Amino acid sequence: MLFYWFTIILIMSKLKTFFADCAEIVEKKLDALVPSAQIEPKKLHEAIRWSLLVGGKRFRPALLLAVGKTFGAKDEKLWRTAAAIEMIHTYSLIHDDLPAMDDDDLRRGQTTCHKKFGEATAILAGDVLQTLAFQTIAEDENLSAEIRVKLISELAKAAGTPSGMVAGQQFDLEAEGKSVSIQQLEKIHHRKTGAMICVAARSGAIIAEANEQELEAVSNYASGLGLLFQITDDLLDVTQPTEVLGKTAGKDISAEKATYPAFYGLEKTRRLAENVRARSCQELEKIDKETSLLDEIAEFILKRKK
Ligand code: GRG
Repeated sequence: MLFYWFTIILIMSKLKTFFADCAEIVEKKLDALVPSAQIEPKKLHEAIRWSLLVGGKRFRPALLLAVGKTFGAKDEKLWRTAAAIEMIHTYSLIHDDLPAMDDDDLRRGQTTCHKKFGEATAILAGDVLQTLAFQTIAEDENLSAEIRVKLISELAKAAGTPSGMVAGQQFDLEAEGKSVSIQQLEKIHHRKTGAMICVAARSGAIIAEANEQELEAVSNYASGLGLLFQITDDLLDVTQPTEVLGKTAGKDISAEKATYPAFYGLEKTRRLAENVRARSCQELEKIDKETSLLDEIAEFILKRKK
């Protein structure tokens, strides 16, 4: 038993270092890719840098990197796409916090973009990040033209099509205050949260030129991971304070959102999360590579505290 816990602690601290290293490098790349706050219109660029460069777990870039490394891709081929995915993710957070959507004052431990810079500038900051993401991939000289086009197409699909993040947000808005089934809830999360997590993992595999079966196994693993991420997000919303989360805790209840704890209660939701983790990791057995890093990431999401 003691040995088990010792191994778990060792794995978690190794993984924490992996996430911290990824965050540091991706933040440097993002800093270099977005316009300086000295360039006009300064307010717009300040707003972008405010939301993009401070805080954030950088989970999606780390996942892309982990999958890419698993399939043998060199780091320099992975960084730009990892940064681009973080740009799309940050644009979605800026827009999600707007009064017309979740109307939040706190994000990544600081005042939200619209509260600090005004609504119009926040909308525009999100718009810039969205287009800059696609430019970032289109201009990646470490990748062939064919792979760049494939990545752009995948990212556009994950963000903007009926099966992507924006559609998920619309379904979520329409479900507020209504009673929804667990199937409807999954449909929302699969799009809103899952699509961007899935495209991060798939992009790593695409850059590494994984074959079709490998890509399918990565997609299934990442779909499960997306669901796990959402279930733990719901759990954290009711179990952790605002100071730890860096965003307003208890928001799901006050916004009358359907969540897993509201459906199942805390204990059953924790068991569900463990089952989703296990199912997700089973997919890794179909991959003839050393996949322990991906296993550990799923465990990390299951146990995360923010
Ligand atoms: C407005 C276009 C548009 C889309 C909104 C991302 C999103 C879609 C909404 C955010 C609301 C939310 C709480 C979603 C559930 C899970 C999620 C995506 C959490 C935020 O991601 P983290 O925890 O955030 O990775 P950090 O700040 O660490 O990057």
